[in-house]
Amino acid sequence: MLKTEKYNPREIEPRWQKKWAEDALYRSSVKHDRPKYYALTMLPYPSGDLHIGHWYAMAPADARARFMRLRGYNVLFPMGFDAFGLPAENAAIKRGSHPFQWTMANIDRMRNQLKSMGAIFDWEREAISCLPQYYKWTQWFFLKLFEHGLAYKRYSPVDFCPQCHTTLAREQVWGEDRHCERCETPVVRKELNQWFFKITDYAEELLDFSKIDWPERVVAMQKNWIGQSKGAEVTFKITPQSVGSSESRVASPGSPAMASVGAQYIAPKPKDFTIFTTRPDTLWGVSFMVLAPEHPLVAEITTPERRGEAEKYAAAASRQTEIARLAADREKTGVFTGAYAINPVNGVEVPVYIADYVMMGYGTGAIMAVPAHDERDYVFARKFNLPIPVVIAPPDWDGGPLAAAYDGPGAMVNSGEFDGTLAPESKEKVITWLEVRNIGKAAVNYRLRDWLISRQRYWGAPIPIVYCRECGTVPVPYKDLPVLLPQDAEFLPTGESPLKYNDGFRKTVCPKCGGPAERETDTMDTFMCSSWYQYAYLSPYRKGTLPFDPEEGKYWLPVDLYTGGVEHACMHLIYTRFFTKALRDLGVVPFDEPMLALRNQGIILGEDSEKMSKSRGNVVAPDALVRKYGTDSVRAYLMFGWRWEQGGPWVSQGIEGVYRFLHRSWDLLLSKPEASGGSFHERGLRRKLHQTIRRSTRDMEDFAFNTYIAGLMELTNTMREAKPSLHASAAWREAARTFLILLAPVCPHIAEEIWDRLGFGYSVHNQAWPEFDPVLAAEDEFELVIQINGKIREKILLPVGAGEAEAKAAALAEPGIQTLLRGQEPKKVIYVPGRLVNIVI
Ligand code: ANZ
Ligand code: ZN
Repeated sequence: MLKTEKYNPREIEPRWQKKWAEDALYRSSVKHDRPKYYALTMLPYPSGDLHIGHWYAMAPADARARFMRLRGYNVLFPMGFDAFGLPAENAAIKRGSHPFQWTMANIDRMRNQLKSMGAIFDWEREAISCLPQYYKWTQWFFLKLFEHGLAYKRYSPVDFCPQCHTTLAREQVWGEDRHCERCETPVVRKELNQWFFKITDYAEELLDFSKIDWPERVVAMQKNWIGQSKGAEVTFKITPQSVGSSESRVASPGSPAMASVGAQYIAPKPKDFTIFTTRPDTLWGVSFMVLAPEHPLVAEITTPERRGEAEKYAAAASRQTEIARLAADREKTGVFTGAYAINPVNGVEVPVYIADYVMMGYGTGAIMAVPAHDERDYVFARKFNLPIPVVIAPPDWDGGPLAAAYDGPGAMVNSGEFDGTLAPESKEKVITWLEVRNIGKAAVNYRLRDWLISRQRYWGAPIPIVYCRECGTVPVPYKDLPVLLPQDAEFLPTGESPLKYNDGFRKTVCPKCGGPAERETDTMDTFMCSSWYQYAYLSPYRKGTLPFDPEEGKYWLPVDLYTGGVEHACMHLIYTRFFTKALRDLGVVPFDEPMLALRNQGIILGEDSEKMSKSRGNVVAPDALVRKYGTDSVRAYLMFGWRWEQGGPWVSQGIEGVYRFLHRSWDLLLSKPEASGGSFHERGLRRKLHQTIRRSTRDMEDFAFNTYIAGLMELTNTMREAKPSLHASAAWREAARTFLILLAPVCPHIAEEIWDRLGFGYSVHNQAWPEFDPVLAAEDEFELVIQINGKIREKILLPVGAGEAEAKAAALAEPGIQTLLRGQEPKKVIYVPGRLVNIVI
């Protein structure tokens, strides 16, 4: 047997990587004569080494981008580093180095690791978010949003991690105990004057997903995050006399024994307050009202004898976390204010309580309580012995008291002219009714809060704002950007912004009046850097007046396909949508959405099916795999091992299997046949080839990478059978050529090497994707299943044109079937065209 040399990825891969780089084979530039395709994969945080999760996200994404390239698109597939953020600072503190050094050293290492992947990343477009040329534009975005009223500063309670010494965004706080996402220390509340972006201005538009093809799961997560509630706002009046004469007049069933009447107390003017409800159809069932303990009205309406208790209660509530306060199963507590409110729909007077299950930050901070139809209100009413009037009849309701809150549909009862109307469909009608009477109006509420971007840490982009005693808050002029982060700041975590103590940074002059002024010393949330990086790649570190070259932008934008982890569903992926919508409103981009399609990969677990972690010792190191098997095998296994969007446990034999497949493919295409002759027809080889083209194209389109590779394996099996008969034929050469083009996106190096050795001409990566020919792909035989009494006994091949009589006869004539029938005459023979014959005996 004549064999050429063996497949040796260690020799092949670096050689081709070098050549491709020298030839700038993957350089992406504007080409107006070709359709563009902007494929973006989430950029890594430079944490140290490229791990298998990065590979799993990026290598298949590269194959997908290469597929589009082969299909004739001008593809942009850039790479960069999301380089600001806490880990760099923490690592630098631990090592006594500087975050810049730590970060840049990691980037150098990771860039080399990324290069070993053999991807089509265009390194000319690399963007690193911690470099001044980059964060100059992050600051530009801040100024633009500020200029357009989308950035503002206010005091706000923030979640503060006492361990990391920084404020955290809502998304960075997890669990019942509300712990820091990084160090798991429970957070505490702090009041700080901080910068926010008005993302809530875009809440409604962010709920519109009609212009993007994103996974349902991400859409659902974003919808839930934005949390739209439709309902009504209704205005209630506090009864004037109830405040002044206190509780002596109206005895609510639950009001505790009263103290002395506040004779010296002077009644305030009648007060209005507005509540938000999602169930205006239950308005007739209100039996008490609840204000958040922090509600400003509380101080005004609480009767003197209840004031002490109310204040004590409010103080205790403010120490509680929102999640704890809202928990349905929590013991309900509250304090009666001594005041009463008038239900505007029926004039009924109801007591006003404060209770910690009503949050100041949501809706209006006040609710109408409908205990018969809201669970929390029900529990509260039972505890305080308040009435529970039913206004929506549950099915088979006997007219008696309810054993639990009923929140299902039913006919409205005890609701005046609405009696008999079906709720909750009646909501719209009730709202109109309220609007006509000027009592209330339709209202929409969102759970989404404005985006807090101030961070009291060093390693971030400085906020480009100056405070002047004369001029107040002054934005840094665009021409003075970037506001450089000083190298020499002491960044040990103290809970305060390190830049506060860097006089060289803090002290400045006012850009307006030239007088002495101070810089803002907080830095920006790193989610800002990653909210616009897809634009940075267009013209990295640009010098003009816009963050990217408009010509590049016009051609490449928006991103056609974004790939990455589903863990970014709610922060990054909402923020970047917000940025793009704001940019649109500033006239910088003409579209509404940054990324037209999104696909998420799953997670690779350790061989023990557990999450990979150093402590478990189940970490798979890609560098070692690349050394042992070569990049192509790692890439192919990452695509073959699992459904990409699912992922699963690592299997060592799995990569061995893929490695053997590449060895066999090498031998199949490059070695002389062991034998010649045989009877494999060209037609059969061509059929398999075109079926594979059809299937591969569909699989790539659908991100079904695992079946894509299975298809290639099947094709090589057929080629192996065909080789002795056909190795010198045109059909064989077509098969070899096509197989290599199909292999190229997955295993770019071996495909290029074999392509070269077969003399097809450099480069396989510049070929056109093969066209599938339906005539060639058509089967001329089909598989007929033969059953006896419904049980599968045999499968045979019949010509595609075979009819019923032919199929039945062929089935009965099968030797295996004859044996089983042992001469019995079948009672019935049923034929399902093109599929099966069932013989009933
Ligand atoms: C009366 C009512 C009757 C309600 C009923 C519900 C059912 P979502 O869907 O979350 O928007 N609510 C309003 N503001 C609140 C606040 N600041 N803190 C706590 N709860 C608040 O829920 C809106 C409902 O939650 C509102 O509708 C209100 O209770 C309560 F059968 O009003 B409902
Ligand atoms: Zn000034």
